[in-house]
Amino acid sequence: MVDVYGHEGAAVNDGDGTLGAQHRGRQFGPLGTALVIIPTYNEAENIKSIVGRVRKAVPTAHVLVADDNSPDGTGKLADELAVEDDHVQVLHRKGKEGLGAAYLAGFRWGIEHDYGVLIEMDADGSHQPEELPRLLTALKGADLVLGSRWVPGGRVVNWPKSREFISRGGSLYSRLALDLPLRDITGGYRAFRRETLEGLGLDDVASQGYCFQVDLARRAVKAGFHVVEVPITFVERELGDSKMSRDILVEALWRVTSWGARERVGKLMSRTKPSSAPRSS
Ligand SMILES: Nc1nc2c(ncn2[C@@H]2O[C@H](COP(=O)(O)OP(=O)(O)OP(=O)(O)O)[C@@H](O)[C@H]2O)c(=O)[nH]1
Ligand SMILES: [Mg+2]
Repeated sequence: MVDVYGHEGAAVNDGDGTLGAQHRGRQFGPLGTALVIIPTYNEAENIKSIVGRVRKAVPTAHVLVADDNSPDGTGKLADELAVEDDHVQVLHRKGKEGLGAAYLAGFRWGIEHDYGVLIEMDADGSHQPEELPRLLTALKGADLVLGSRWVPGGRVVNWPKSREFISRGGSLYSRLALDLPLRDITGGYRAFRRETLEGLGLDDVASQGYCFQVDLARRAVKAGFHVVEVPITFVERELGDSKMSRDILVEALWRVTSWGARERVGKLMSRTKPSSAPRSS
């Protein structure tokens, strides 16, 4: 495990959050109940399996499926799961509005319903529910935990080299453009304390797709939250279709570039501004 301050070898923190608790002398409160938010668009082939795996991996966790009126009936299948299991809820949304909007709606729902931990997880099995206990353990000593493919111990399974190149390149570009000490900035397997989400100013988040993930990580680091990366094994989807598109990549590229440019200009301006402090004669 590597934290954003470059403390490599933080992998010792796999039990009780000790390292994080010592971080700058901060004390972290208890976690409270976890809500796993699973955004879905046409995931009929995956939804039952992923919800079942989450419930088995962390029986105390609740699940919220945030479905954008999937034409393939994913929402109806999720409703069937909710009838059978009081730890499963479904948020039915009007139509396809993108991953970011679905997560924002899920976060709001979770905060309103008093969950202590909000988790992002894809429906397609890429984020393995069996790794969730490790993310939650690390969260005991952190404000935000990122499941990371690009820290030691992290890996991807069944990805073509082209996808790996795009993903590694996207994280590297974001890291350099935004000056973020993180390795996997576009990943979407994450655990937030509710107080962290409340401190990110979610009301003005407009980004989608990968960019949404970069935006949240950037806000968390800038706000001074303690962000930790935990290695994960990311498994490429076997069933259903990818919703990744060229538009999502283009959006990420221009938004990250413009955030980076704005930050640099801001820093430059504050350096060149004449000091308002009275001069001693
Ligand atoms: N509610 C909602 N969910 C979405 C939307 N777009 C994608 N998702 C879900 O977001 C998760 C990630 O989407 P994926 O298509 O797997 O994207 P990806 O992981 O970048 O692409 P692959 O590696 O090809 O799977 C999945 O659970 C999707 O069903 C959307 O517009 N609305
Ligand atoms: Mg996927």
